[in-house]
Amino acid sequence: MSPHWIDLRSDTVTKPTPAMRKTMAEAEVGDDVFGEDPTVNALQEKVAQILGKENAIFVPSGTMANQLAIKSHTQPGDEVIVEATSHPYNFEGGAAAVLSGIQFNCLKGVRGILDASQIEEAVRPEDHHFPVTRLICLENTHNRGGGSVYPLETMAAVYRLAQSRGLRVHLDGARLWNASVAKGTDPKEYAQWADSVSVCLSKGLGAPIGSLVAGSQTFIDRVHRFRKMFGGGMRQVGILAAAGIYALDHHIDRLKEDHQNAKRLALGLKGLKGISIEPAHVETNIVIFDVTATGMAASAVTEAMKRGGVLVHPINKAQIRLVTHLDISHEDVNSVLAAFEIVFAKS
Ligand code: TLP
Repeated sequence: MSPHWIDLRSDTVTKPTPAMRKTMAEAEVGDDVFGEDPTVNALQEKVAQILGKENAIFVPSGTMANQLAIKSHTQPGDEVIVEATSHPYNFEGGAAAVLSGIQFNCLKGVRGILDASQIEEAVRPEDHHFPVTRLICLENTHNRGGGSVYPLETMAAVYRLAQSRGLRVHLDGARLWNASVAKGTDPKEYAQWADSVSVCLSKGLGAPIGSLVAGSQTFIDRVHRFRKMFGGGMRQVGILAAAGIYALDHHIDRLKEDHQNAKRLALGLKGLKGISIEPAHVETNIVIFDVTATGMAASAVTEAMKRGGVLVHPINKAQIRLVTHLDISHEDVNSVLAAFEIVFAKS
């Protein structure tokens, strides 16, 4: 692929910076299956501390992190409450059905956000006809919600409900860093309202790979066993953990630039005829907009933008997703808006 693409398909497309690569090359390593990789251990301690949890465990992907959490909290046949557009339900290959034997109860949220009262209504009564409701999964920020941030008070209300009904809460915090920077809220503040939290290093933070699951020591002990079972026990993986430590130290504060760039994209798109978008809903680094009224299909817009050197992601026939990240500059945003103007002027 040409190095000149402006790639807005996802914040997963970032390349490690030279400074990150240098840190990786110099990392101290050991066999992590024996718990002997000092860099992995340092990363796990650091993330547990950031999230205010007893422990954390390093895994290859956000998908494995979520699936390990679901597996560790549930028994086959249990029901897990999620939002209908959530990542575990839609984008993890049906893993929870295969690996944990659970079924999802999907509730419709507002830009991915559920409130405690609708969750309360969905909790199954004690009756042998029903599956056992065991777990609630929240996503902050919410990907298909357009990078929306879960209000802290909503998370608190959901957690209190869960506690009163004997349920567990897992937070898919793949982009919790974005939520934290956007609202000026410490990640711990969010994490306190969940029994387990998964976080990713390979999205906005720019590491090439890596996620962690955090929670109580008892929970992490279960995750550790299942991580081995799922084939996620890795060896001299401090090389990758070093990239994560570097990302946490250097790439969190700059997420505000991604948020500003996303907002500029939204405001620029708002001015184009036929585009449906609400810039006030763009809270972090994800911009989702509808092109129906331009008369073009999202796939046709995607192709036309590609000819202009810009990669975007059509999420259905009518909507396109743009994600800003550390390889997208202020000038890139100007070029992207200019390219959209040309495409829609022809429509
Ligand atoms: N999301 C990817 C795709 O899978 C859709 C993207 O481009 O946004 N939770 C959330 C909220 C995510 O957005 C993702 C990745 C994951 C979990 C899974 O992470 P990975 O890709 O590391 O398995």
